[in-house]
Amino acid sequence: MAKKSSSESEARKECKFYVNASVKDFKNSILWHMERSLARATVRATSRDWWLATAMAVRDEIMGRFISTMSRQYKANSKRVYYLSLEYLMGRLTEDTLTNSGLMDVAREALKELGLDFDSIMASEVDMGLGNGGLGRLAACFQDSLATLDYPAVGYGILYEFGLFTQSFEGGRQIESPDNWLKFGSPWDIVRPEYTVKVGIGGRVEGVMSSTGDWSVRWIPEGELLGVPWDVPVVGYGAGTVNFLRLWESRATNELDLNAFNNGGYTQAVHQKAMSETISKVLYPNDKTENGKILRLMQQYFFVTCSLQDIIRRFKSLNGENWDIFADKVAIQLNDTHPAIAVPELMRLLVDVEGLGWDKSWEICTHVFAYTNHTLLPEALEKWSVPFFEKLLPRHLQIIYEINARWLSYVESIYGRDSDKIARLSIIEEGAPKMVRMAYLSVVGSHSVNGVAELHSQLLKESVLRDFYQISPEKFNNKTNGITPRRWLKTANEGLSDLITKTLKSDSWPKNLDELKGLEKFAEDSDFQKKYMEIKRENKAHLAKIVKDLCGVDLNPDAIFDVQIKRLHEYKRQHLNLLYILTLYRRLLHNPDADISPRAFIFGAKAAPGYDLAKNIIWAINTVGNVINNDARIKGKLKVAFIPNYNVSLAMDIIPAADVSEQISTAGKEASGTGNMKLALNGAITMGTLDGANVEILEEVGKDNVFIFGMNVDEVQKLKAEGYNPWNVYNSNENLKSALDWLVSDYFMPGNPTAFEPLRKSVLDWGDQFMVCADYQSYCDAQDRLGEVYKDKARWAKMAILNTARMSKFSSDRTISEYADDIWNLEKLPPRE
Ligand code: C3B
Repeated sequence: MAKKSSSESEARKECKFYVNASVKDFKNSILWHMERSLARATVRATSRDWWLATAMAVRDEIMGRFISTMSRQYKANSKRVYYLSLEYLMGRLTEDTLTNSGLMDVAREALKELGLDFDSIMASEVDMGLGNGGLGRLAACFQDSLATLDYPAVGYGILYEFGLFTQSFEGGRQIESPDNWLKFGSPWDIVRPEYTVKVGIGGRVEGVMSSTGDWSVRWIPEGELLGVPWDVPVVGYGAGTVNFLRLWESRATNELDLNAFNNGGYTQAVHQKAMSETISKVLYPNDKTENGKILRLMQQYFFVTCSLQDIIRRFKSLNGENWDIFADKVAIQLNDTHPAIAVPELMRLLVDVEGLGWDKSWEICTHVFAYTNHTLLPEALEKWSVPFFEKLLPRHLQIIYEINARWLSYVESIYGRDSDKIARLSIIEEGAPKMVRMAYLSVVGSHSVNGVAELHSQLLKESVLRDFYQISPEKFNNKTNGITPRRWLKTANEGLSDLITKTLKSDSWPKNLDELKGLEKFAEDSDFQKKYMEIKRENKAHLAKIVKDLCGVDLNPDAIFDVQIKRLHEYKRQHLNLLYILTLYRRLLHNPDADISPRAFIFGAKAAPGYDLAKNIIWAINTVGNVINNDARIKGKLKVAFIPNYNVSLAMDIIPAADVSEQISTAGKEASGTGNMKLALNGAITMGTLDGANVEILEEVGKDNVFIFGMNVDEVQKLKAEGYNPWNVYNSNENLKSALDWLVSDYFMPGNPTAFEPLRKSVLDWGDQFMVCADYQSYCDAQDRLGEVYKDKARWAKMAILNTARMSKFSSDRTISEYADDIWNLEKLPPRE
């Protein structure tokens, strides 16, 4: 597969800083590491050993760039953006680093000369799965773009010992097991003990009088733990800039252990240590709801204070106490409300520790912070109980009350004593117990509030943050999400990447995705269509092998590969997809010779362990799939495969092989979606509602190149207001009725017909909150139309090519440039030529 493109020299020109290494040197470096770092004889080496040795050889090549980037940024004393995120869904790092450093071909060749298969060696790397879904993967794409565009940036987060759980199926039901990804260490983490910071927890607040007679406040924490930073290099495309993620690990302080030990409390000392180290132990596995867990609030505070202390340390080492320029040197992006505690924490650090006045500190905060909202779902709007705060962070609670008092007096200065308004805008929600509204805290403490797609940003202003928008409209803006074309096209889809490079006679498109527009003129060129579709077919055959391996299901590469990959959630409506599958199956049973395009429905989705209905949907899809896959009567025209343990690496195999991209959420519920962008870029046609970024995908590709169905946001709202009753749809739609009834019959689950009652109830008895019934017919019609269009090979190829050609807007480079210009006011700092 080590194909050298004809435009190699142009590529080298574009990426002036590509790492240069010969195959021979690289091979020697791998062998050197095998012996000296791993103490392994090559004859005994496992795939994992070869991967490790290769990763170490790449690491050697980029370390110089890492150091020079840091010293360049330090010398320039440039402004930096600090991205605070509780999640980073990085996936495997080695392959991507090879792509970005320009060493991919060299590494392939070197491993080939060693008699090894590159792909299976790379597959030994365990995914770095420190995130749940879209939000965490976005953070990872952003790091890639920040480095690629030479922006000074650090991504702060937590080094979870256990990432997102591993999923398997037993009898079609989801089973979770721990993801012990760090069990054998990682060649990509570099520990920095010299930057360890202390973190207080609990305790009380005391007033103290200074020598000049002024009163000030001091937090006397009850316990203390340590945050130890681990840096993960982030290599930009072309390797001119190597930024890093700084992930904090929690450790017990020695002092704490010793005291308890000396007092005879050995087990208590060990217990304390275990408690302290629990904080960074595990990623919470819900993608939208984690309210109410005290450990989660501790995680949030832990990584926020570590990061802010680190930022202040760095600022002071360059600028001393010149706080006037703090906001000229520091921009902090809050990735959702998870790091919202940063607002009171920075106030505490500035007021209590650095001794600045309140007003000055507040001015700094509101110039430094910016907040991104990622969802309108009410259950995702974080609230923490006041008693929690009192126990864990008493000083922060005081500060939040002070922020709120000042904020509400400002509100009063605008609206007078409008108690309704004040209650609605208060950071503290009245009730038993009182709650701190973290989204409101984020809005009040930030100078920018953005949503992640046009529609979402608009709805934010009209619904959950309406009152805030009315007071400060200038804060609100949109930054439509994006994805990195390096990982999601160049690395994931080598075949298509090579074709693009050859066709455009340029290798700079991964950095200038607008170049893809140049493919439009080939959309109807039969020779190009043939090549494009041949690559798609190869990718499908490759995926079919994986599916056979993981699911035991045979997929025909000539069938339509219809893909829905994302977290399992009612609003994403995997069960709507299932209802169409049932409808199609029923149709085929009535007429096995029906002239339909064969379809393979492919799913990948994890359900939060406590989300019963989501798990019921997984079970239902697996169960129905199992019956369909083994029904000889339908002659293999229909297949269903639910790929277990969907993660970033599997996404890189699935996406290049997809013909259809299912983006079928209830309008108004999916903030943006980013899988939709990855799939369309790789030539899958979107089957979607007018939700999230689908709206913008439609704008870009044109209505002939996407299938849109279902109600739009206005229609959803109208129907809700009128009083939606799913039973009416059920009773008047024969197909829907049959599908739903069939699901709870003996047919799929002999002896246990009520197995899928919860699913059926959710769309009938419980009111069908996500309007599955309402959109059912429109969805089936659109799916049937798609099946017809697929029969016209030339038309389909044209649509697929135009999707690839018109996706450039969704490069995360565009997104990051907009953040840098509009929010962070950040300059690039490229290496000198
Ligand atoms: C997700 C949203 O659900 C997606 O629509 C969006 O594309 C991504 O964020 C990125 O912006 N999201 C998530 O994964 N986890 C949350 N807690 C909230 C939103």
